Amino acid sequence: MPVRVAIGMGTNVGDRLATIEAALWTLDEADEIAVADVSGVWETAPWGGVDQASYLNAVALADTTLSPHALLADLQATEAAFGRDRPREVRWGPRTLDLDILLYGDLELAEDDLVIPHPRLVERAFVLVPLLEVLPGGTLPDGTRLTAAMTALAPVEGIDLHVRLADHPGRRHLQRPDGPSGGAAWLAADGDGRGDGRGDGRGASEV
Ligand code: A4P
Ligand code: MG
Repeated sequence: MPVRVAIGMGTNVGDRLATIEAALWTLDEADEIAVADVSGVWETAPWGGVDQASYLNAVALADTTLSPHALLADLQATEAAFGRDRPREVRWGPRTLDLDILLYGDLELAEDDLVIPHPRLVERAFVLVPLLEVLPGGTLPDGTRLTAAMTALAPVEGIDLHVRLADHPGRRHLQRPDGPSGGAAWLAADGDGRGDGRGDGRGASEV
């Protein structure tokens, strides 16, 4: 069964919007990952104390049959494909593309190379604002409501809606086949995690 995951996306080097758009399509190309929904793309002031350009941030919801570590490997391969060069980076410094696993169903995991939910999720408005867009009633696995986490961060500054993507892979999965009965047949056949993205597969982090 696919698991509903939330993936944080960030970029502050190069053509940032083109990178976000292309990265979404690249993630979705994997057979094991289906992008189901995407937040708006937000212009955000840099967090973390490094003097650098502002970021574009977004959050994608996806359904995946990959294990958490296999998903992390896929995300890191995608980062590398977009020119990310980890050994040369400053921590919390500029990057062409950062892809973080924010949520993986209801899983809680704390290993050396992978912590889920993402450990700094609740400290970051650039994560919480787009995450709330795609999971408005969402909770963390420990029961914390995302809205409560957002309230704890208030007042929030330095984050502005940049654009809403008109065309993204989550929308492609929403398109119905042509023909009078195509839509109904397609909805009924929604067993592969590529349906409307709002059904039971939305994940246990949704209440
Ligand atoms: N890792 C552990 N848990 C996870 C997880 N849930 N998802 C490990 C992804 N990776 C996870 O990653 C370092 C290692 O974290 C990975 O190899 C993986 O094994 P990294 O991407 O180099 O991240 P980091 O520098 O350690 O820190 P972190 O907290 O992930 O920070 P970011 O988000 O990468 O920091 N300001 C704004 N406005 N917007 C941003 O997007 N991003 C950064 C970069 C700084 N400031 C920003 C933004
Ligand atoms: Mg990261």
